[in-house]
Amino acid sequence: MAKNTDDLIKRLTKAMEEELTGKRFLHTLGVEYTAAALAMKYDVPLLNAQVAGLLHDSAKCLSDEKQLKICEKNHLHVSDVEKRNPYLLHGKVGAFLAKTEYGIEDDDILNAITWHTTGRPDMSVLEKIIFVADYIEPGRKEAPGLEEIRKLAFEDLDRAMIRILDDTLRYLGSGEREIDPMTRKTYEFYVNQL
Ligand code: DGI
Ligand code: FE
Ligand code: FE
Repeated sequence: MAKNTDDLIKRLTKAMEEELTGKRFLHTLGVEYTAAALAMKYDVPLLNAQVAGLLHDSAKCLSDEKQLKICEKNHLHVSDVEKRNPYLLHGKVGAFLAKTEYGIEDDDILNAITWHTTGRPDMSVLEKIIFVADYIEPGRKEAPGLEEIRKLAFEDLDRAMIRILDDTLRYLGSGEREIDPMTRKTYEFYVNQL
């Protein structure tokens, strides 16, 4: 690996180790490596997948108050659903930190971080890779059908997206958790594409 690339990965890994809890850091490394493997399969630059994987949850360990404050201060839009469920903001705030704290300028990487929780219609391949890697990384606790989704991710990325969104919507519905309209929109977009 080129020295600059090596240094970037080292710097971001160290920053995440300091910023995140031990469990969240392990998850982050899992997403980094899983995203890299998917990038090999789907012809995306490995470094972009690694950087997006490393930083996708960079805001996850900040308090709700802190995340809302960062949004307010920097004029990042907060929807009503996000106001009621501030953990939905960690992608958007994570992308902001990636840019301002960690010097990441690539829009595809920043979008992959922004949309990793709800997805969005018409995602780039990197965006889908991060969304899927977040769900299937080795440390993710076993959900029904996870083994199958892990295989599917390397066979048909869009179908893996649909399975994950379907499971997430069911899970949220069963717990009476509020569904972000974007999660449903993403699901409908990919189902209608089949
Ligand atoms: O940050 P991670 O735990 O690694 O993963 P994530 O960013 O995908 O967040 C996972 C949680 O987000 C999971 O409990 C499901 C939830 N989630 C996904 N879509 C929605 C949602 N929660 C609500 N309330 N509404 C959604 O539409
Ligand atoms: Fe997340
Ligand atoms: Fe995550």
